[in-house]
Amino acid sequence: MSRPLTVAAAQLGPIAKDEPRASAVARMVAMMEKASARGAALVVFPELALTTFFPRWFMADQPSVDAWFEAEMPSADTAPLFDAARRLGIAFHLGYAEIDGPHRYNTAILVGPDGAILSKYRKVHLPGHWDDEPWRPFQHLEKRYFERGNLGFPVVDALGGRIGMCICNDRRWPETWRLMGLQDAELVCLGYNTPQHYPNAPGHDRLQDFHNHLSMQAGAYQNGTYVIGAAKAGLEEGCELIGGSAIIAPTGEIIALATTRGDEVVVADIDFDTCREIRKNIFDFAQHRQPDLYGALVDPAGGAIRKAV
Ligand code: CDT
Repeated sequence: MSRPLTVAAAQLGPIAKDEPRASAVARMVAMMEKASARGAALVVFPELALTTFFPRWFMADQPSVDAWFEAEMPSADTAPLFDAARRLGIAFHLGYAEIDGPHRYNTAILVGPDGAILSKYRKVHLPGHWDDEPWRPFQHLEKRYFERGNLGFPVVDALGGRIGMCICNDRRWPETWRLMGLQDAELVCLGYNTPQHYPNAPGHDRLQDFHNHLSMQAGAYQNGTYVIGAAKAGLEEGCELIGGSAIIAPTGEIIALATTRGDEVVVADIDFDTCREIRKNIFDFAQHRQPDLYGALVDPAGGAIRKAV
């Protein structure tokens, strides 16, 4: 049996602080057209894809912060993405800042080829800091501007497979992947904004691309799932963001890779049934996992085992 699908990662180059949403959306629609012409049935866009990565600035007043958020989806600005989905018969994954009453989330949605929202995810692992830290060359204020996501790690039946989502920093945490693996995820879509420079540990700057692929390839292999990772890349408002958007097979192999730090579409043919090769043989969870010994993973006290040794 086979369950083939052609998929795309749509990497975005920099979005300027004063670039209107309509301009970013027009760039994305052009990439949907390109992906569709290359046979793709799904296109994955980055985290916070509609604007520049605004958490790099400290803003004291709430109206200035809220200007970066979407109160409705679709809106007048984002409707062309949904129209393109219907016109081209192509699904898409989109990251954006979501405001829901008093709550603000770093969110991603999966939209079907009919323009219907099939699934929503709100980022759980929010990196960075709460307060202005002027010593940094740029801020990373996700902890200040977003609440922790409250939707878990949903995996849904869509496009012939089981599809989950996570966002940027989530990809570095094995728990993210395993929670979706336990739901038989066959494809995980994710977007990221990852600066080349990490002010807390600048010695790691040279490793940013390696750690990006390491995390996604390990997540893919250890859970027998495809991964599509889409970057916002390039020099954005003085901050260099890594690229490396990739489509990864359940074997952990990269099967398509972006080679620029600009707007770039990469496409690959996948087959959801390939996931079984890994999940039936190497990582047969039912047969080999030992969850009764994994309690410390969900012990809120954390570190308890280390202390006892
Ligand atoms: N957007 C995002 O989550 N970026 C982080 C940057 C490093 S933490 C300051 C990441 O994990 O890639």
